[in-house]
Amino acid sequence: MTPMPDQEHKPAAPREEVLTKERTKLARPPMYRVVILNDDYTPMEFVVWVLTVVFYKPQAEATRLMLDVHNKGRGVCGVFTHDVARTKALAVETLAKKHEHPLKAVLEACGAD
Ligand code: TYC
Repeated sequence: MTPMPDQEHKPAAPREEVLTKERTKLARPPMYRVVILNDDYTPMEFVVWVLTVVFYKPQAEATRLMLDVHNKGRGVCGVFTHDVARTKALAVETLAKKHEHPLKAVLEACGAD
């Protein structure tokens, strides 16, 4: 019998390996404020109603926000992802148009003041 080559009796040299740590990074989506604007014609009760049905604000908070907008000119109804913010602003203006009020809602990117 042929003797085994000497090499084969030596312990195998450790293999080199590169271990890559995998990390899933989840970026936060860009967020948008829905801002309602004051005007001279939309009735206060209508604004309060819109804030309760579109933004699910409790009556007292909706009234406070409406008065703040009335006094300061604008107010933030909430902060949402782009799709949600756009849908809510559109809901505000669709309801306003349906009732023939000029109430406006605009989107404002968070982080860009
Ligand atoms: N200024 C309006 C009024 O006196 C009320 C109002 C409040 C209108 C807030 C719009 O976003 C608004 N009837």
